[in-house]
Amino acid sequence: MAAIDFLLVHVSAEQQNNRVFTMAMGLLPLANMLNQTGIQCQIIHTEVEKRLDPNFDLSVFVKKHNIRYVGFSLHWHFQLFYTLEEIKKVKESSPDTIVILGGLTAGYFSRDILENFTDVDFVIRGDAETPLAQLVGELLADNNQHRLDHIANLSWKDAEKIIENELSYVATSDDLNRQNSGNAPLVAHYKKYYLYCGGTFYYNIGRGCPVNCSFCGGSRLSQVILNQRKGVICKNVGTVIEDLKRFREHGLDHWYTCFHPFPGKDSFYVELFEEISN
Ligand code: B12
Ligand code: SF4
Repeated sequence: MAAIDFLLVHVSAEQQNNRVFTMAMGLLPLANMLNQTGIQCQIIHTEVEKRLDPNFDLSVFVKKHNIRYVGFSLHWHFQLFYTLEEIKKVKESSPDTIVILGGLTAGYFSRDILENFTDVDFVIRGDAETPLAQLVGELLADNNQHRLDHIANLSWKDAEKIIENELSYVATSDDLNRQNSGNAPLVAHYKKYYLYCGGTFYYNIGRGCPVNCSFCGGSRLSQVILNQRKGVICKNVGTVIEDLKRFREHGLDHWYTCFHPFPGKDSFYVELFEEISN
C-alpha cells in the first residue's frame, strides 16, 4: 500500500432505529482535492473494514502505516460517541497523530468538543474545502511556525485557549464546479462499500436548501447558522455529467440524490436528465 499522508475516516453508528452507515457525500471530493495537490489521501469506512476483517482495528492501522494526520467525519450526531471512542484509541497508540474533525455535528459543537476532548486537535466548521487545504498545507510545511489564525472556519487550541476563527469560507457554485466527486476508488474497498449501500452512490448536485422544514438541521435557516450559507448553490449540468460519468467508469450507475433547489421550477433537472439520456 502506498504511504498515506492524510487519512479520512467515517465511523458508523447504530442507535435504536437510527443507523448511520453511508459516509458524508462531501468526503470523496475532499479526498480528491487533497490528492490533486500531491497529498496522498485515502478514506476508510471502519464498518466496511470490520465486515471484511472482524479484527480490524483503526488504531492499529494508523500506527502500522505511521499516519500522521487523521480527519474524522462527524456529520450525524449519532456518530458522536463512536467517533470519539475511535479517536481515543488512535491517540492512545499514536499520541503524535493529529486529529481533525469536520461535518455538521462537529462544526456546531466545536467548542464543547475542543474543551472536553483533548484528543481532538482541530475542528473545521461549515464548508471544509479551502480551510482543509490550508490547514494541511500549514501542517505539512517544513517548519514549526504554523500560522493558523488566517485559516477560515478553523477552531483550534492555543495553549489552553480555544480559538474560533471566523466562519468566512462558504463554498460557491464555482468551487463545486471545480470538484471531482466521482473518484470512488479513494474509498478503501469501494466496491464493497457501495455494495453495502445497496449498490447506490449518494451525490447531490449542490448544497443548501431553499425552505425551512421545522425538524430539519439542514434547512435554509440551519444552513445560515451552521455554514453561513445564505442561498442554494448548484453545479452546472456539464460538471454533474462529468461526475456521473466518473462514477460509472468505476462501475457505479445507480445514483441517489436528495436535493430540490428550486421549488416549483423543474428546468434544472429536466435539462440534466435530457443530457443524461443523450
Ligand atoms: C442528502 C442527505 C442525506 C442522504 C445522503 C447523505 C450522505 N451520504 O451524505 C441520505 C438520504 C442517505 C441521508 C440519510 C440520513 N440523514 Co441526511 N441529509 C441529507 C441532506 C438533505 C443534504 C446533505 C448535503 O447536501 N450535504 C452536502 C455535502 C456535499 O456535504 P457534506 O457531506 O456535509 O460534507 C461537507 C461537510 O460536512 C464537511 N465534512 C464532512 N465530513 C468531514 C470530515 C472532515 C475531516 C472535514 C474536515 C470536513 C468534513 O466537509 C464537506 C465539504 O464541505 C441534509 C439536509 C441538508 N439540506 O443539509 C440531511 C441531513 C444531513 N441528514 C440528517 C439525518 C438525521 C440523516 C439520517 C440519520 C436520517 C435517519 N434517521 O435515518 C440518515 C443517515 C444515513 C446514513 N449516514 O447512513 C440530518 C443530520 C442532523 C445531524 N446533525 O445529525 C440532516 C441535516 C437533515 C435533518 N433531518 O436535520 N441524508
Ligand atoms: S426540504 Fe429536506 S433539507 Fe430542506 S428543510 Fe426540508 S427536510 Fe430539510
